[in-house]
Amino acid sequence: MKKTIIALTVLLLLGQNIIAQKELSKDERMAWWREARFGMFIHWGVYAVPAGEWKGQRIGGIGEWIMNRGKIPVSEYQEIAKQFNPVRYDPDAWVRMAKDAGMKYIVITSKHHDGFALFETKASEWNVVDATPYGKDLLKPLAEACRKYGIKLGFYYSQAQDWNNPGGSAARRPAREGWENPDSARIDAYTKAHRGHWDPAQETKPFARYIDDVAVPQVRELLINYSDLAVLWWDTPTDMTDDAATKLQSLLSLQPAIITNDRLKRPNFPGDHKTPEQRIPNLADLDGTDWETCMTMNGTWGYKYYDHNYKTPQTLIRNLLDIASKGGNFLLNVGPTAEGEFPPESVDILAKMGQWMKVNGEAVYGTRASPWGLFTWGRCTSKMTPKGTSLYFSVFEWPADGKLVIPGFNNKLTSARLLANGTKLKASVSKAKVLTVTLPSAAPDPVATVIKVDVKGKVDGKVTAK
Ligand code: JFZ
Repeated sequence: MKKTIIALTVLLLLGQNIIAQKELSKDERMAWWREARFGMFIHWGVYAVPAGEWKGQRIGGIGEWIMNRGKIPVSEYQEIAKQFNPVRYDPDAWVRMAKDAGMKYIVITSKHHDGFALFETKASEWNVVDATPYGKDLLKPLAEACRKYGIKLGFYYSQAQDWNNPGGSAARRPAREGWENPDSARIDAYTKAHRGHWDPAQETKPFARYIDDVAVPQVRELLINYSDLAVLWWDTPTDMTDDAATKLQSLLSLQPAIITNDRLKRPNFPGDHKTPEQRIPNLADLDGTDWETCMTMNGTWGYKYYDHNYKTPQTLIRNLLDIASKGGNFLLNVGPTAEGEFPPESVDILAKMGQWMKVNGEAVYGTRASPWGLFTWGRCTSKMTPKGTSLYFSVFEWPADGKLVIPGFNNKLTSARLLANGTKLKASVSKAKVLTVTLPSAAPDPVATVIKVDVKGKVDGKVTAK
């Protein structure tokens, strides 16, 4: 009796919640996301234990693919979980580092292609609670920390590829992509004949059963057990079917405000935004659809102990400005260690990006794309204001003559200032509609100095590369 009352109460609350949210339009659902512009991607899982090396052999490619690229048998890979014990995991510190970097949302891998779930689940024993000495759900405390710091939380979920739960699909990778395996020819013949799988244990069930027994129940658990989930980030629709995609998509009604990407199943399940990977689109590639570039700080998503090929904070700050100037979002990745810590290089990059964003975040949050497209010396973002429009010119290459020149300037100039400290700058618009701003002799910030120019009215500059 008591159980029925609880079940009825949960259903009632869910019912009220669904009724309350159902009316949201796409623009209403996307508003916070478009305002946010900058988020943290987190690739974490048992693959952080081998960290790019298997039996003394370095395995090529991105770390979270080590099982596939190393053609590691299921039984051997699952032994890794017995060494996964992230005692230094401090979700509060993770969220604070994201927030202090200027990020507004976090998307973490609740389950990647290796099928290992970072959350408590009844649908498979291949999860952090049942298969590791750590024995606790890793996502619950992260959700609490996000709520505490006002950071939106999203889950990445590998809906199709699953290399440990029988029936999951497996994208085929030639053995040599992992290492010069002397047995490559036999393995490649096997994976060719077995839709990418390399271990019979992976194919003891059909894909449709994996979807019904694991993917659908787990996505339902995530949508029910984590209220206010902001994003569901599907990935690699290998062997996805319309039937499977329809079943997964229908679960989203449990959280009508949720935002999803374009990787559930192409082309007929486009979701809410595109996901260019490791690249920033050119203006010509853009068709007005929301988009989010996801990018690694080094050469891997999942942690590899020997990958120190990190991009510089300057490169990543300028990437963020390039992306915002084209109207997109930036999802920048961190791959924590098996102990539960961010690599020191990532901590440093986040801190340096945060220092810049603390001073110049106004040039990113809630901005629209540049009315003028790109500039050789930098990027531009814009924002409508009650009085007109604010334009943020982020200067990467300081003009030798100390003059910032913007042709095709059709609006009445109100003011030009250094965003960092509000210092007024001399500026004028010629009859030829060319704005010239006189700059200090040296760049106040060599990474990117933002010149804020306020004008009357809307700016309808012509989108041309300059
Ligand atoms: C996928 C994953 O396989 C990878 O492990 C990581 O999670 C990344 C974010 O996404 O990798 C892809 C997916 C799609 C493309 C390339 C790599 N693609 O469409 O070019």
